[in-house]
Amino acid sequence: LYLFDRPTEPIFIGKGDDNVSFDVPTEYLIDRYKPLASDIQTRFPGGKTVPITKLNNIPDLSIPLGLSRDAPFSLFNPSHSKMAAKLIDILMNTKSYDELLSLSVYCRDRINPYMFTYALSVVIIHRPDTRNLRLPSHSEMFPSLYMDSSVFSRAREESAVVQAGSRTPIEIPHDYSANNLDAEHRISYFREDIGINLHHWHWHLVYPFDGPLNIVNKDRRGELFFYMHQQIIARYNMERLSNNMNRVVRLTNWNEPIAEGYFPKLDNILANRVWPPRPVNAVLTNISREVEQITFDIEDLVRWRDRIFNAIHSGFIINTAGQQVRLTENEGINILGNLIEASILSQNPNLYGSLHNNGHNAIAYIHDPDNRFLENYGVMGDSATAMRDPIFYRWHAYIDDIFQEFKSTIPSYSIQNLGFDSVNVQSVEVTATGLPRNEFATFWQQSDTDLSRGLDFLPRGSIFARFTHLQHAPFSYKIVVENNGNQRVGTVRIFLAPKFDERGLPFLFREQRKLFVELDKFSTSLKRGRNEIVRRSTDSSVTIPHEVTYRNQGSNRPAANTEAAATFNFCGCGWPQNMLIAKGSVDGFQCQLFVMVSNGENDQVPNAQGDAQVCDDASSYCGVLNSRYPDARSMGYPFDRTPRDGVVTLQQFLTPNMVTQDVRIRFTNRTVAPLQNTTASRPAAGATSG
Ligand code: CUO
Repeated sequence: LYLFDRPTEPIFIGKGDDNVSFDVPTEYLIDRYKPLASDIQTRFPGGKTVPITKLNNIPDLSIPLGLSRDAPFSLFNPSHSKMAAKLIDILMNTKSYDELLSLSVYCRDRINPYMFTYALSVVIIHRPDTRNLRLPSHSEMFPSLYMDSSVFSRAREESAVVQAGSRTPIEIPHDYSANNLDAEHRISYFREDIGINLHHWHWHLVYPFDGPLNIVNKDRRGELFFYMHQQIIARYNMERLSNNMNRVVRLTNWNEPIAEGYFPKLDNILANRVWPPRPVNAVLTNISREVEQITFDIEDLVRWRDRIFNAIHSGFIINTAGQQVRLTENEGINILGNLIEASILSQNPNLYGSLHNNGHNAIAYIHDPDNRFLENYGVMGDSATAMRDPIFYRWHAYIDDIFQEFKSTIPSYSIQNLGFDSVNVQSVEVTATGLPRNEFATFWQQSDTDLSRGLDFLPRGSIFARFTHLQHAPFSYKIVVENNGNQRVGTVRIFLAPKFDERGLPFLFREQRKLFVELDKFSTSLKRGRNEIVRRSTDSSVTIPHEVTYRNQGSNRPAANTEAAATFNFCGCGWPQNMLIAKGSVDGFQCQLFVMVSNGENDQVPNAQGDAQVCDDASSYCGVLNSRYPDARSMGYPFDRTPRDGVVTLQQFLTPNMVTQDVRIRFTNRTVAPLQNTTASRPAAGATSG
């Protein structure tokens, strides 16, 4: 894991605060450092040394070496993702842990650091012999992708001048990327939330669209691509409505100027550039970037879109062999997810292209479509940064609408599909200490994140950035269920949606169903008679714990406390706990909480428990690593389809095993100090300090 520390520093310099260095075979050093070979140990003394076995044969790395070390690396770029896929393949194929370590050390100073980190992360979470390692937080490895660039010069000054242990956290202003003259700025706290962006990076890390087939071809990945992004849009819309903004408008007209601009204020440390902004009213044009080998026309997007709609309305796609593949009720969404994204599982990339990925590219290169200004892609070109930009949501609302179009062609759920014999859900109630019943409380909170892992060529020792994010008071659900049958297993599904639309009118089910955000899903045993189920918000199947998102995640460093260590999530994919509930409003934003208990027997998935139980903390949006998706129902059930005939309101949709409760989200404009321990600085070690 030390391989992730200070990604651009040469490997033989001690890594980590405990100054671990690698005993790199001389042959592994890059030419420029070979002359230093004899004196490396004395130049960088102290700390531990990790022995590295020298491999007799280094596999052919020419493909991943095709990208220079200081070039920007984008997974949305097909040639880059091919290079990364090759590197993943090579590292996956090493025969032992020792061989993997040795080859990784060889690669580290040669391969583009961003590609290397990505590929090694994929490998670590997928190899049986490394699966249990906790990946360091991506925001610690590459802090410049996640926060205001002004923090770094201040961090440099602080770490050069002040001894580790006495350093003051560098505060990131709450409003740094724009002000309220930009209407979209009201919701920047959501778009620029570190935890949300980390989740998105991790999701795409766990579900790459290219790479070795056994890594890409995960259970229901196309469907999860649909569902996870659908939920992002639902959450974003809830957030917008609670800020008195209209729901996001789909990016349907690709010739019209794009009203939303975005100026990210991020550094790109690898390319030594700032991230390019997009001014208001930029217009999409054909992309012809020979360097990156990305060439396509807006007309291509139009053709792919039309063919996809054609397939949806015909009920089948045409695969590369020219055969019809039916878009069935259960499989259709998975096929379309892979085809629209497009992943390498797309059944006909020639015909259906790569609509979603090239939409990202068209927007990411809008400022320099033919590379005449030698500019890099904008934030839409990287899954770690894409969610910062308002256009991400317009694009994904558009993509989601295509999936919804498909969902409207399949049969609605009948009462039988929804019901659970003799099980009645009688009530649900939300309680939190010191709050009125059925009220959520939101406010601002500060948290610290350690930058030292990602700040190359600086004195050792922690240096924290302190930022402000949305938070809510932890709460519990109390659900009362009457079971008039024998003992059985039920799946509890909890969702939340806004109650009123932009005009203040109650939502009709047809629209509201797309706004339900999943809060939790768990299975429970129902005894005969009355059952009282209590569930804590922190146990949500959607989120990962706060300390996983915001604290040091490297296993080579001690966790801040043992409880945090015990609840540590190994993979980092998962919605951040602090963003479980939308901001709401000072008056108390009105929502409807929905609880359904479905028949666990029908929901069960054989072999859903993986061989190693890692990465199962946030299974609703992330699945379970090395295992099948743990719910047999269509993702988003019971809201993923248009309602049966005659259902106009949520009330009419309900069967006896469902209940709704009016709730409010009350926001208070106060800021809470960081949780204890987050600033517990670790002392610097080793002679490279100072
Ligand atoms: Cu996650 Cu478009 O798929 O960013």
